[in-house]
Amino acid sequence: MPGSWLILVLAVSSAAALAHAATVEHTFNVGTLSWPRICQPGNISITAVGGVPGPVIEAYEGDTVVVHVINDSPYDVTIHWHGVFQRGTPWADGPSMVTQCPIRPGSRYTYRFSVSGQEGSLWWHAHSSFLRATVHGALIIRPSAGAYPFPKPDGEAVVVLGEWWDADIVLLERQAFLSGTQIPSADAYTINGKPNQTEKFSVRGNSTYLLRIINAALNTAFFFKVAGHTFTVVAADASYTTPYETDVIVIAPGQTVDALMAAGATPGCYYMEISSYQSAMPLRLGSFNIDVATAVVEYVGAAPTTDGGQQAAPARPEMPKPTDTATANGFYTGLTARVLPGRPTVPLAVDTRMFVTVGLGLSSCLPEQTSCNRSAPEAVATMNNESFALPTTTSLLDARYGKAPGGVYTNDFPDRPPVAFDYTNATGLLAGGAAAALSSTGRPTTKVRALRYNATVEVVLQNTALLGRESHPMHLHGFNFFVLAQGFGNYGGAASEQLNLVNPQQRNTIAVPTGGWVVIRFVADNPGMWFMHCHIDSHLSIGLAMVFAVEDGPTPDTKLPPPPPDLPRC
Ligand SMILES: *[C@@H]1O[C@H](CO)[C@@H](O)[C@H](O)[C@H]1NC(C)=O
Ligand SMILES: *[C@@H]1O[C@H](CO)[C@@H](O)[C@H](O)[C@H]1NC(C)=O
Ligand SMILES: *[C@@H]1O[C@H](CO)[C@@H](O)[C@H](O)[C@H]1NC(C)=O
Ligand SMILES: *[C@@H]1O[C@H](CO)[C@@H](O)[C@H](O)[C@H]1NC(C)=O
Ligand SMILES: *[C@@H]1O[C@H](CO)[C@@H](O)[C@H](O)[C@H]1NC(C)=O
Ligand SMILES: *[C@@H]1O[C@H](CO)[C@@H](O)[C@H](O)[C@H]1NC(C)=O
Ligand SMILES: *[C@@H]1O[C@H](CO)[C@@H](O)[C@H](O)[C@H]1NC(C)=O
Ligand SMILES: [Cu+2]
Repeated sequence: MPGSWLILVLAVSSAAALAHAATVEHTFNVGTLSWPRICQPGNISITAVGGVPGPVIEAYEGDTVVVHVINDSPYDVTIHWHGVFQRGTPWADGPSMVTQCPIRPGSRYTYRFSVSGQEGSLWWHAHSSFLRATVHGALIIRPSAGAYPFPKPDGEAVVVLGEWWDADIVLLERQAFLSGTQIPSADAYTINGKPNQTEKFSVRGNSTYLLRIINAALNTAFFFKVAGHTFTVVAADASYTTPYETDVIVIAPGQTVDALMAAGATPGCYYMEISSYQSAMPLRLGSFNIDVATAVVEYVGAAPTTDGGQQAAPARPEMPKPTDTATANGFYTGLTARVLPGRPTVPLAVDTRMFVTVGLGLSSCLPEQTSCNRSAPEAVATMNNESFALPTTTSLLDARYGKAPGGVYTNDFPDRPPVAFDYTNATGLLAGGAAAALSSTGRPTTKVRALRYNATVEVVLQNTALLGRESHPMHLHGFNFFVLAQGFGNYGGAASEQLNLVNPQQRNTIAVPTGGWVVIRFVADNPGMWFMHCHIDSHLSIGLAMVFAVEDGPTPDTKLPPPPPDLPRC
C-alpha cells in the first residue's frame, strides 16, 4: 500500500524577486509526497518539489538564479533549466550524465546561472529517468526594462499542461526497459497538475490576460482552446513572435507559448480544454489516451447562467481530431519572429551543414533486458542510424574538460545518414529494403559532433517512415535556433525550398513535422556539451539524441570554465 511509504514534509522557501533584484534564490526539496490519485480514490507516493507543478521561479532579465536542490527522494535527480542558454555556466545545464553526475539520494547541489538575453516563459524539470512527469515548474523571465513589446496585460496565469500516471513513473520506466516495451499511455492529462474539470481561472470582463502555456507532458503534444475566446500569440520558447491570431494553440512536449487572451465574452463560465495531437502514422489505436482535460475560466461577478432553471454547464470548445496534422502544421508554421533592435538576426554564411534523419526503427533486445521477447523486434530510435546511450561512469562534460573522452564518447557523430533513401515513403522503404538496412542491430553508442567555436551550423532534421512516421519535438540545449523552413516529404535542398532569412521564429524545441523536415540554424558560440534530443521521453530513452561538443573560443571568457567545486561526482 503506497500510504505506508515515507512521507516527508516539504518546505519550499523562496525569496520573491523584487524588480531588478540581482539574485533570485530558491530551495527545492525533492521528496516523496502523498498525492491524490486521479482515476481511483486514495493517494499515491510521487517524487516532486512541494507539489505538481512545483514552485514558479520568477526573475528579471539579467538576474542570477540560485537554486539549492536537496534530494530527499529515493532516486537520483538532476534539474534542467529548459531554454536557459547557460552561457559561461555549462555545468549548470542539468541533463544527467551529459553535464553532470546525478544528485544522489540524501545529497544536495546548488545550481547558479544567470538569465540574460532572453525574456518570456521557460520552465525547469528533472532531467534524469522519467521524473520530469512530476518534477517540473515554470521559470518566468520578465523584461528588465519592465516593458513587453505588446500592450501590457491586466493579469497573467501560468498554465502547465501535463500527463499523469496513477503509478510510480520510475518503476514504469524500469519495467518498460526490461520488457523492451513502451510505458503505458497516461491515465489522465492535467492542467496545472489538476485533472479534468478541477482547475479554475478567474478573469474580469474587458481585461486581457497573458497565458504562459508550458507543455510538461512526457510524451504528448496538445491542442489547447478556450470556448468563446481567441488568442494572440506573442512569444514561443521565450522568443517574441509577430502577434499571431488563432483560436487554437498547438504545443509539443518541451515547448512554451505566451498568448494574450481577451476576456471579452459574455460574462459567464467557459471551459479551457486540452486534447492530444497524435502525429504517429499508422495511428496506433489504444496507444494513447483519448480523454481531454478541462479547466474552468470564470468571469468574476458573473450571474450564474441558467438553462431552464438549471445552472447551465460552461460552454466547451470544439477540439480538433487527434490526427489533425493540418491544424498542427498551420499553427507551427504560422509563427514568425518579432524582429526587435539589438536581438540576434539570422547568420547568412553557413560553416557546417548537417542532414540528420530522426525516427524510429527496429532492433533486438539487449542482454540486460531480461523480460524482453527475444523472438520479436523492438522499437529503437535513431539519428543518422545512430542510437544514443548516455555514459555511465563519467559525464560527457567531465570527460571533455579532463580531455579524456576515451571510453566515454567518440567524436564521430555522422553528418549524413549512411545511405540516402526515400525517407518518408513507407511503401518504398519496405519494397526497397531500406528499413532492414537501417535497422539498428548493435548496441547504442555515445557519439558527439564537435563544432568549432562561433561556427554557423545548419541542420536539416528529416523525419523517416522506417517504423511509421511521427512528429518528434527536437530540443537543443544551450541555444535558440532559427527555424528557416519546414515541410512534408523529403527535403529538397536550399535551392528548391524557400528559407525565411528575414523573420524566422526562434525556438529551443521544434516539432519536426510527421513525415517531413525542418531546417534550423544557430551560431555555436557557447562552449560546452549540449544535448539535442527528442522531448518525448519514451523516444529519448530508446536513443533519439546526440550531443554537440562546442569547442573553446580564443578568449578566456570563451573557454570552458572549471566545474563548480560541489558538482556531484559519479
Ligand atoms: C493525500 O494527498 C493530499 C495532497 O497532498 C493530502 O492533503 C492528504 O493528506 C493526503 N491523504 C492521505 C491519506 O495521505
Ligand atoms: C465591457 O465594456 C463594455 C463597453 O464599454 C460594457 O458595455 C460592458 O459592460 C463591459 N463589461 C464588463 C464585464 O465590464
Ligand atoms: C471532462 O470534462 C468535460 C467537461 O465537463 C466532460 O464533458 C467530459 O466528459 C470529461 N471527460 C472525462 C474523461 O471525464
Ligand atoms: C514474442 O514474439 C513472437 C513473434 O512476434 C510472438 O509470436 C510471441 O507470441 C511473443 N511472445 C510473447 C510472450 O509475447
Ligand atoms: C513509394 O514507393 C513505392 C514503391 O517503390 C512507389 O510505387 C510509389 O510511387 C512511391 N510513392 C511516392 C509518393 O513516391
Ligand atoms: C545502421 O546501424 C547498424 C548498427 O546499429 C548497422 O548494423 C547497420 O549496418 C547500419 N546501417 C547502415 C546502412 O550503415
Ligand atoms: C564570430 O563570427 C562572427 C560572424 O562570422 C564574427 O563577426 C565574429 O568576429 C566572430 N567572433 C569570434 C570571437 O570569433
Ligand atoms: Cu520523438
